[in-house]
Amino acid sequence: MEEQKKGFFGRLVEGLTKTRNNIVSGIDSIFSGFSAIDDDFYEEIEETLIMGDLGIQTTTSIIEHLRQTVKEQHIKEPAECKQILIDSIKKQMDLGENAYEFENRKSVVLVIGVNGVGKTTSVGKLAGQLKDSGRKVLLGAADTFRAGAIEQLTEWANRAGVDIIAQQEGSDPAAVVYDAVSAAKSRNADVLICDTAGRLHNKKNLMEELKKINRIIDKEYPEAYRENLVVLDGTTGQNALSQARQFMEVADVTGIILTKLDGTAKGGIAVAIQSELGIPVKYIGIGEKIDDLQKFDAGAFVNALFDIKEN
Ligand SMILES: Nc1nc2c(ncn2[C@@H]2O[C@H](COP(=O)(O)OP(=O)(O)OP(=O)(O)O)[C@@H](O)[C@H]2O)c(=O)[nH]1
Ligand SMILES: [Mg+2]
Repeated sequence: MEEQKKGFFGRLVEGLTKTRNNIVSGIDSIFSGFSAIDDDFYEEIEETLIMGDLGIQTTTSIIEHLRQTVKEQHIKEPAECKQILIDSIKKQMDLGENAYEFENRKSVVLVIGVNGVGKTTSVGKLAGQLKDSGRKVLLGAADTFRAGAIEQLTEWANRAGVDIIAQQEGSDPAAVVYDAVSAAKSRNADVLICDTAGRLHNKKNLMEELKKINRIIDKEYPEAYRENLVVLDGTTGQNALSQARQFMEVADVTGIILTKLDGTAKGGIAVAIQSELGIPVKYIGIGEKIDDLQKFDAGAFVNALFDIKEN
């Protein structure tokens, strides 16, 4: 009950405590510690943003924007830069709406990512949310490689109250997806969410497997709305960016699920992902429980980072 009352924003603020302490206390001390806007001031902000894992490219463009605005508006007080900085970060993340179209269509959501990032957990959480909003959800257990993966997804299916299509461990993942697609059609499911392996015998295998799965869905269910979500572990910082790039080579990635933001001071990576890859972060994971998946609202995220109250 307490949990519910706190609402989306409260829980987001709570989940981002570590990142906020890292970035914002840093930024605030810069604003109070400097009496003039000079090169040192910009350098300190730059350093804080990079420490918060916004990435060099994103940070550079934020600082450039800040310098320009300061010049144009003849700003003299460091404190006045805070709002400009916040607006500029929000702008970096603004990639438009339309992100959740798949929720209202007959769709197939393919969830991919390296091992341990939180794919299966995110599939379970997403299934629970869609089910609660009245959608008929089906899960496909296409991680047939890791021991226990099918059982783990089955538990999530039970928790979320949705059906699952699975074969036994070691079977062909593409065949599982084929079955799952047939079942989605014959049972008239709204959303089919497929979990996949994070690791096969080698990386090339994994990427080839994903391509094959993609082809099967395209061929067997061309009318389905496609959503390919890459799951990235927020605690891995800049590494997450290179992982995403690898998956972008084999799939038409339509969004990111950024997990474990509850356990990291590196939540700034959400900004870097969106601005550097041009792919929207659609969901964030802020815990291990079924309700710990949030739709990602860039504006609310930046406000939560800077602890600005929303009403
Ligand atoms: N704190 C926290 N833990 C998470 C989050 N998402 C997932 N986890 C945990 O991360 C661990 C790995 O999650 P999985 O869902 O099994 O990850 P996976 O990508 O499916 O892993 P493989 O199937 O082995 O590739 C589990 O212990 C999860 O409970 C999150 O948002 N926050
Ligand atoms: Mg898994």
